[in-house]
Amino acid sequence: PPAAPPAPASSASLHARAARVLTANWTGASTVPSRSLYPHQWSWDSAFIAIGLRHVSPLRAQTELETLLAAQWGDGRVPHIVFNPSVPLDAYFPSPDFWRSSTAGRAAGAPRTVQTSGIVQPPVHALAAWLVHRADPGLSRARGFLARVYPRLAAWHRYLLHRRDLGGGGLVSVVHPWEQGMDNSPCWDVPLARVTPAPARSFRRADLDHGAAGDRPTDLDYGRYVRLAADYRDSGYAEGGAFAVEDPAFNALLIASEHALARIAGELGAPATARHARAQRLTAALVDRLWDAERGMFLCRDLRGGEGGGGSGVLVPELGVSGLVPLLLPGLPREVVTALVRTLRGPHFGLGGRTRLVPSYDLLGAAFDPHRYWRGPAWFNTGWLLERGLRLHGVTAAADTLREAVLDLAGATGFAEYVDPFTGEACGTTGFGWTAALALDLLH
Ligand code: 9YW
Repeated sequence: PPAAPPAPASSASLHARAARVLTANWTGASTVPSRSLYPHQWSWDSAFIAIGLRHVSPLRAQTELETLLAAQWGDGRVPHIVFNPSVPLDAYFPSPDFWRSSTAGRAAGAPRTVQTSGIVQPPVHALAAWLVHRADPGLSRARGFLARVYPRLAAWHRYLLHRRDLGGGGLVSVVHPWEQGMDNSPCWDVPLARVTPAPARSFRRADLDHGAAGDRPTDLDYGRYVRLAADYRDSGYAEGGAFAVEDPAFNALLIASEHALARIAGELGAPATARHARAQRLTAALVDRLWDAERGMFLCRDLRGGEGGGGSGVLVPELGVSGLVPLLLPGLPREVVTALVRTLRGPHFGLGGRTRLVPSYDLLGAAFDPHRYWRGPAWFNTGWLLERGLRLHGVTAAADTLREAVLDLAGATGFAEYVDPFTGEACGTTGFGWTAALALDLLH
């Protein structure tokens, strides 16, 4: 049975505790997601972290994004990890000697002085940059923050829209489950099953030194992740591999960021209307290619699936939280918004009913597991995104419920990485960066 809700910590002390996590995870130029499990800079973590950090130190929040963007590749991609050279190689796998960015990524313009991974993560950065600017416009203007990040953010979106439209329908594809950020979501099971796993003895997982095996992906998952990443590296980080999926959350975050980029352009005195129009076209493509009216949510499109694997792909019939994230978009058809809210509250996700916080995967799905990473546990970043969507569309009572759940559970678990969606029990690591940052943001 669901446990009784933990006593809410006072908001003043929650604020102070969250700020302390961000200070403890700060390395001088960026913030690690976790001191133990993730000791480098992660791309979408940094965007979420900057969104919370802006309430504590707008300067650190700006620096967080500038550090990440300084590692951008010549082709515009923003790498999913920027490695800290002072951390031992065996502290995290795959390490810089696996990705070999400065050699294998040379043709794609990888930086020479800093080591990075070669894949990407969801483009939350322009949204973060705009929110960070708004927190202290005076400091932002004095430092020329937006003027410096705008060209890099524009190049980042250009890379995604031009190089990653692998399905030809206007949407962006991910080429590795790590790119989408929800590593072992059941949505990847079918597309990933086509990948021959690298032998388990050919690599050593560092994550199991810090996390319980039952809370993490399996060795077989890791074998496939390693194979895909190694093949991508060996192709010089050029697209065309065995895995290509159009994901609703990745694309929705790009669209939200495109709207933010339009606002940034406006602030800099550059034209903004073309960007808003592009965001609207992308929204139409998202509905056209990924909306499933019968299920009342968005699905992933597996481009290598379907007959012969060479066509426009097939929708994956698995309900992941990613398919609800487009709720954060302003330009959705009314009936899509209504259906998304119904799905969020219904038996598959249980908001306001069976669950404390929105699960990462269908409560009724065959692969549901309340403890295993992205196969059921509730995560705070998706909670924050859905809270924003509900509020945007005027579903205030549900937004309030979700906001309270994020704050209660973040405080009660010591800012856990993710939680059991029924009991709120902490899973993964604690002192987790984006959990602290996004709780801070919801306090403001
Ligand atoms: C890994 C850092 C990252 C997140 C991802 C999450 C996990 C890395 O941690 O992936 O080693 O599995 O799935 O979304 O950015 O917090």
